[in-house]
Amino acid sequence: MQDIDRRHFLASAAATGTLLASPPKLFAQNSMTAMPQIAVADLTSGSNVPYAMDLRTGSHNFGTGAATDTFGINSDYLGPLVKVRRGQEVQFDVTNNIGELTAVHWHGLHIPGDVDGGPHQSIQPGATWSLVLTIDQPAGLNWFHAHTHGHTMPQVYKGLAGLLLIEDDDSIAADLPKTFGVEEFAVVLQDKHLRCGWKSDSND
Ligand SMILES: [Cu+2]
Repeated sequence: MQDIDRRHFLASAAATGTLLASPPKLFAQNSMTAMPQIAVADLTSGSNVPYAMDLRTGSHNFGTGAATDTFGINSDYLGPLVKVRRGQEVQFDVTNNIGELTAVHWHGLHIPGDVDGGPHQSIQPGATWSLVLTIDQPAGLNWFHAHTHGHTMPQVYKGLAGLLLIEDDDSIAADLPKTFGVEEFAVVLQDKHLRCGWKSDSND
């Protein structure tokens, strides 16, 4: 398989999320391949049912014409944009179906260490980590990602990452365009260097 160097990283369009049921299609410049779209999980109305996050294996064509092994969260590659509101308690069931040890860290959230999801909170293959996050910070875009001891980089590169958007009274009241996929977009960019034979356990 041909290498893709950094010059082509934007053109090769590793990943992008456009956030609407039928957003305009974005295309990778070199291949005219439609970029993948990530789903929106709007949890702002609240629920007694935990939001299930299925960490799983998948494959994706990054413009090389070949299928590359990936990880995803409720998806072949990457995870959803999870939308929450300040003051909410949000329940998650995070299930590890990637066949290797992992952990999921909530990047940017002001939360206690026992739900932070660092390497001290590994999720064994086949296991489910159930937790409740209390959202108590201003509006902003945060994210979640694998934070596995010794394997964070390969697992995030392969797709274990998603977005967490916090809304609050101010952001909701703000006179700003906010219709996802029409006036507001979230884009995930990943730098890719694709080679034959690369394995997720080569943590370099
Ligand atoms: Cu982080």
